[in-house]
Amino acid sequence: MQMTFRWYGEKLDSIPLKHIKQIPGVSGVVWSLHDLPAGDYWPMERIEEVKAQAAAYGFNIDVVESVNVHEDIKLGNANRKIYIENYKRTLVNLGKAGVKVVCYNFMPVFDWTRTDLFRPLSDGSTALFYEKRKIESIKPTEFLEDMSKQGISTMPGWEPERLSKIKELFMAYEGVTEDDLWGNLKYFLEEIIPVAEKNDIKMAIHPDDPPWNIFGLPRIIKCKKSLDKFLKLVNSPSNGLTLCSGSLGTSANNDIPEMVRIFKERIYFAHIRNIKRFDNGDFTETSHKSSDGSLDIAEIVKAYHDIGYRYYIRPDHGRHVWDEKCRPGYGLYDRALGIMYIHGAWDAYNNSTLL
Ligand code: CS2
Ligand code: MN
Repeated sequence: MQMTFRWYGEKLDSIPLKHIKQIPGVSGVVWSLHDLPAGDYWPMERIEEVKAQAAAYGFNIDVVESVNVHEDIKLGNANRKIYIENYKRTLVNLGKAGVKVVCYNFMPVFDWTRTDLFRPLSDGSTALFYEKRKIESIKPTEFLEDMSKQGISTMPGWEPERLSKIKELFMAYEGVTEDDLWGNLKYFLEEIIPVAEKNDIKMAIHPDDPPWNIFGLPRIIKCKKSLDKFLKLVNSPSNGLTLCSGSLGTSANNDIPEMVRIFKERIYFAHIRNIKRFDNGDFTETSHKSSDGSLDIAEIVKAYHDIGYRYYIRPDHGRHVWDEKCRPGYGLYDRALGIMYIHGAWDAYNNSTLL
């Protein structure tokens, strides 16, 4: 496996590359051009600029997270042609720059969804939290107001331009079913996967977070059955997965080590984080340590180790610890601790005399 760390870029991330450099065993930064709206074409100069910044610290830029998919593509609108064309041209440029994996998601309107960005845990740290009853009882517009009070505008997938059009977007999705979304995803894949193949890129879809429908919007990438269906839509090695333990794991029916073993050939990016599920349907994010959450992270790492996983891993979200001021979920300290937990487990499995 190759360990990576998500970095929002010089302007948008408070964590400098020189600090990331001091986390043991990290070979690359996971990056994006976060200032460009979904659907825009990524010019070569902008890509080369990030590549040079990363290279100055010896990091590769093999993994992009995300090239976001424009809503017109998810909706299947006539304009999708323009945005798909931009997507293809962007993939060609990324291929030229040596990018190997492109993560993206196909969630309508919202990316990941939580109700609290800084909910205290019993140890005095804070973490992202999801309250089921609140999501079920609040209107999407109220929810957004609440989020912006908590500082959501700085989050990936929550770009202000997109969210300002929220009412229109909800109207556009009225009557759009899960089957429609599957159809639009298939159309998108049939267009872009051949381009990915030619440019030696693995596309890696991120599962829906949480993996169930919210605010009446359909969500389709949420369990073993749907991952299997997804991979068969376009049966190519370039059509693969980002297996996110913390997204899929909020549903107790999803067995992550089992998924790692089943989908081993097509997982190109592993997001590892722990969550704790409560009986009422709420969940909180926790440290990576297995005993802190509902997921056995050591067992998940073992599954990757057993399959001889050679692709990319990153710690997904972390808690906010030691009074760090950071983007929700994306501080330096707890993600660095997560990396060391994963390395520790991996090295122990490498050397069975330690077990
Ligand atoms: C990420 C997602 O922060 C996160 O939870 O894993 O936002 C992820 O970047 C996107 O869904 C990928 O397109
Ligand atoms: Mn993830």
